[in-house]
Amino acid sequence: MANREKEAREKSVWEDARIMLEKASRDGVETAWDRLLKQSPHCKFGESGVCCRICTMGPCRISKKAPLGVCGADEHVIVARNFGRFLAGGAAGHSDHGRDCIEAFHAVANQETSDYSITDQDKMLRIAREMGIETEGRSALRVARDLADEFLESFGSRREEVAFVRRVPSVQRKKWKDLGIVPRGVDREITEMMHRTHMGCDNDATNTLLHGLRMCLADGWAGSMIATELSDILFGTPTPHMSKVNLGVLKEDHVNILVHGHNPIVSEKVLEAVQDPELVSRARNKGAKGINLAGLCCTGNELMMRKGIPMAGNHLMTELAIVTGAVELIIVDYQCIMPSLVQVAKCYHTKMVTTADKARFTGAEHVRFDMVSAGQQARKLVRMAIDRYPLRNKDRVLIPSEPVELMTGFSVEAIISALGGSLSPLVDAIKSGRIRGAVGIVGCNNPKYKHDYCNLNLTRELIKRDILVIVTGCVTVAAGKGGLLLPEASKYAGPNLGEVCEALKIPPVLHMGSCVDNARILQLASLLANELGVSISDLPLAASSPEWYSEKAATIGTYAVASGIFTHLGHPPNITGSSVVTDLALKGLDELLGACFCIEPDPFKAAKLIDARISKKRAALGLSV
Ligand code: XCC
Ligand code: SF4
Repeated sequence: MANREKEAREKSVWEDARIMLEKASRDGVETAWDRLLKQSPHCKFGESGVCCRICTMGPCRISKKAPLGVCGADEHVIVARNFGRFLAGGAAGHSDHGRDCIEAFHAVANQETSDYSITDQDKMLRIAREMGIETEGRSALRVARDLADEFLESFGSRREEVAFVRRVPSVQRKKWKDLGIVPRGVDREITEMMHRTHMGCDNDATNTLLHGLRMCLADGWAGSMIATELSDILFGTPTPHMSKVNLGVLKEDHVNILVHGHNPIVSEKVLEAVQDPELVSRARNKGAKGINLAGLCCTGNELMMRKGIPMAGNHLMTELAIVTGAVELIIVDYQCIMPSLVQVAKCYHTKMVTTADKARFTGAEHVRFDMVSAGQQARKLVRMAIDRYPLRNKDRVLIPSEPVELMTGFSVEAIISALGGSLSPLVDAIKSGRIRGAVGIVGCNNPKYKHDYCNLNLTRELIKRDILVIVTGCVTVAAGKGGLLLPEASKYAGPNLGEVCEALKIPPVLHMGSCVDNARILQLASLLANELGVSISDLPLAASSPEWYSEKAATIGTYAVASGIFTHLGHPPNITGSSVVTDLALKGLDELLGACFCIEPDPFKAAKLIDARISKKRAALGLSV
C-alpha cells in the first residue's frame, strides 16, 4: 500500500474522507490531522487543567515543586475554574444561537420583517398555552409577541427558574431545588460563572462545579430548548423523510453551495434562494445544470431534518469537502467552523462568505444577514456562487463515493405520531424488554481519534443489544454513512429491537437533529419519565459523546448528567489534574443526581459499560434485564 493511502486509512473509516485526504496531500493542502501532528505532544499542564491564566500575578502551573499558584489557589480550584469557564463557553454558544432565534421570532411577531414567518402555528399556540399564555380569541401575532417576551425573560435575571423547567419531572426538579441548582436566566448563570471564577471569588471546587451544573441546565432547558422550539415554529416541525449523505452529494455539473454552522436563520433563506427560477436559469446560462445545496455539521442537520437537504459531511469533513474542487461557495454562520477553511478555499476557486457579525474570518468575504434583508442577501450569495462556476478548474475536481440514503426527521412530535399518537407503545416495548433502553449518541469529531470509528462502532454495538439509539450533531453523519439511519438497518439490530423497528418501519437509529436539538432528547426523556411516573434518572437511558471536541459538547454532557442521564465520553475534559473534580464527575454526581460521567475511548468497551448501566436501571425498575 502506498504511504499516502496507508496514512489516509489510519485517519478515517470512510472512503470519501480517505480519497480526499490523499488528494489534499497531492494538492498541498494542510488539514486538521497535519496540524495535530505539529501540535503533539500536547502540554501536560494544559491537558490536566492545572495551568491558570486568570490573573497577571501568574500564569501559574501546578506541579510537585509548586503546588500553589501565586494567589494560593491549589489544583482543585484551578481545574474547577478552568472547567467552569469551559462550560460557560458552550452554554453561551447554544444560548446565543437561541437568542438569535428569539430575535427572528420577535421580528415576525412585531411585523418587522416579511422575510420570515410562522410556519407551524399549531405548535406556536401549543407552546404558548404550555407557558400559560392566553390564546383563546387572540390573534396569532398577539400570542407570538407574548411568547417572544416570555422566552426573552428566560435569558434575564428576574426569574426564579427558566420557562421550560415546568417540563422537568417533579422528582428531578426536587433534586435540583435541594442542591440549589434550578436554572434561572441563561445570561445570569453564565455571567455568574465568569464572576465566580474571577481571582478571589469561588474558591471551593465543588461549589464552582455545582454552579456549572446549574448553568448547563439553563443551556439545555432554556437556551437550546428555545432554539429548537422556535426553529420548528419558524421553519416547520420535522417529520420523517429521506435524504442523502457523504461527499457524493456534491454534483459535478451543478453549482455547489455548502452551508456550514448552526443557525437555520441563514441557511433556510439560502435554500429559498437556490429554488428561485431566475437564479436557476442564471446558473444554466453559465453552463451548469442547476444549483445544488448541501449542508455541513449542524446547519446541515437543521436543513436535513426539516427540508431533506443532503448532508455533505461532519466536522472533520469540512476541509475535505472543499478539497473536492467542486464547491463554488461555502456560506458559514457560527460555531465549529475551522479558521483553516479560508486557506483551504484559497487553494481552489471556492469562495468563503461569513454572515454573522459575531463570527468573521480574516480573508473571507462578509455578507451581513439581518432580519429585514435576509432574502435579498441570500439571493446575492447564490448569484455570487453562480458567477464562480466558470472559474472552476475541471481538472482539479474529484467527487468521491456514491451518496448513502438515510431517513431523518424524528422530532418528538414525529416519534409520537409514528407510535400511533402516544408514547405508550414505546413504554410497553421498554417494559417488555423488546427495547432494553435508549442512548443518545451526540457530538463531534476529533482528529485525535480515527474519524468516526467510535461514533460508528458504538452505535452498531448498542443496537445489536436491543438498545434504541438516537443521534444528533456530527454523529448523525457517521450513522448515516454507515447505513444505520434506514429502516432496513433493523437487520443490524438485535432481534427484538429489529422486530419493533420493522413493525413501525423506522430505523433502529433515529435522527433527532442538530446539537441544540439535544433538547428534544431531554423532552422525550421527561415525557417517558412522566409516563412511567418515575424520575429521568430511573429510566434505562444513557448519553454518549465518543469523539467530542467542543465546549458545547461538554456543556451538553453536563446538562444530560444533571438531568439524570448517565453520560459516556470518549476522553475526559481537561480536569484530570484535580482528584476532587474528577471524582465528582465520575462518582459524586451519581449520589447527588442519579447520574454521572464515565470515560472510555474504546467503543466496544463503552458499549458494555453503557449496557451494564441500562441493565442496572432496568433491574431497579423491576424489569427484565
Ligand atoms: Fe460542532 Fe454542531 Fe460538535 Fe459537530 S457536533 S463538531 S459541536 S457541529 Ni455539535
Ligand atoms: Fe496564578 Fe492565582 Fe492568578 Fe491563577 S489566579 S494566575 S493561580 S495567581
